[in-house]
Amino acid sequence: MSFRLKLAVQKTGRLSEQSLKLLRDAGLLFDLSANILRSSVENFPLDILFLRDDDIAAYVKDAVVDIGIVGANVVREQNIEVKWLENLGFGRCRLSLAVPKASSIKRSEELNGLKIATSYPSLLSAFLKERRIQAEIHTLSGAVEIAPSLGLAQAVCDLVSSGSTLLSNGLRELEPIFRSEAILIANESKDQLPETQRLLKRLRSVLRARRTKYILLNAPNECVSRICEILPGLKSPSIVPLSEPGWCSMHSVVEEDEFWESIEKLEQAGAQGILVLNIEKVIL
Ligand code: PRT
Ligand code: ZN
Repeated sequence: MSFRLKLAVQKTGRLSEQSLKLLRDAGLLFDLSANILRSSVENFPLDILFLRDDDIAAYVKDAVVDIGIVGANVVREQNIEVKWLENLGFGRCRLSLAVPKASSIKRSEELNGLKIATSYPSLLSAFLKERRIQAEIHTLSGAVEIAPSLGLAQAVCDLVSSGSTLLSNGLRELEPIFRSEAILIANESKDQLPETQRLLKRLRSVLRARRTKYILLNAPNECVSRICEILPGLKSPSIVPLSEPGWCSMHSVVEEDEFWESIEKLEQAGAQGILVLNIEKVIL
C-alpha cells in the first residue's frame, strides 16, 4: 500500500472547526461523522486522526502521527520536541496573569510571596524565573478562574481570548506571559517528506490568501507612479489602459491591514472606484 501521511487534529474543542475548515479550504475532500476517530482524504495521501489536544504533540514526537494541529500553548507547556512548521492564524489567545478586581496589585513583580493557580505550571515557572518573582505555583487541571474566590490562590495564570471569563469571575488581567495560536507541527524526521511539503504548500497558499486582498482601482495616468508607491503588491501592480483616454485601471494584491492604512492616501493620490476582493489561494 502506498504511503499516507497522518495528521492529528483536535476531536472536539476550540480548534476543531477551524482546523477542518483550513483543510477543506486547501481543497482536501473527506467525510466526517459524529464518532469517527479517523478519516481518509479522497484526493490527497492523507489520513486525519481526531484526538484530545493534550495528546497531539506527544503522538507527533513518537511518530504515531506525522504532523498535527495544536495550540502553541500546549506544545510549549509540554516542552515536547517537534518541528514548528507554520502559525495557522486561528485559536488566538494569551496566557495571562490575573488578580481579583479589588486587589491593589498593579505589576507582576508584586506577586512575590503569593500563590498563583494555573494549568500551565511550566510556562508560568519560566516567566517567574525570568522576572525573578518568587511566587508559589498551585497547579489545577481546570476551572482556574475560581481559585481566588475559593481561597486557593491570590492570583491566576490562564488562557484569555475575549476576557469575559476573567470579568465574570471578578478578575482583572495583569500581564500576558505567552501569546498563542494554532500551529502546524511535524515529527522531526517527517517535516521534509514530499507529502508534508506538498500539504504545507497548499496550507500556506490558503493562509496567505486569508491575509491578502485583491485591489482594483481606476486612476488618471499622471497619478500612477504615486499610487504605485502607496500600493505595494506581491510584485508590482498590473496597469491596464481604460477606454477613457488618460485613465487606467490598476490591480494589485495587498495585505489587508496595509490596505486599510493606505486607503485614504490612495484616494488623496487620485484613485477612484476602489474594489476590494477576497482571494481564494495565493501560490508563490
Ligand atoms: O478535549 P480537549 O482536551 O481536546 O480540549 P480542551 O478542553 O483541553 O481545550 P479547548 O478546546 O478548550 O482549547 C483548545 C485550544 O484552544 C487551547 O489549547 C488554546 O490553544 C486555544 N484557545 C483559544 C483557548 C481559548 N482561546 C480560550 N479562551 N483555550 C481555552 N480558552 C478558555 C480559557 O481557558 C478560559 O477558560 O476560555 C476561557 C477564556 O475565554 P474568554 O473568551 O472568556 O477570555
Ligand atoms: Zn485538552
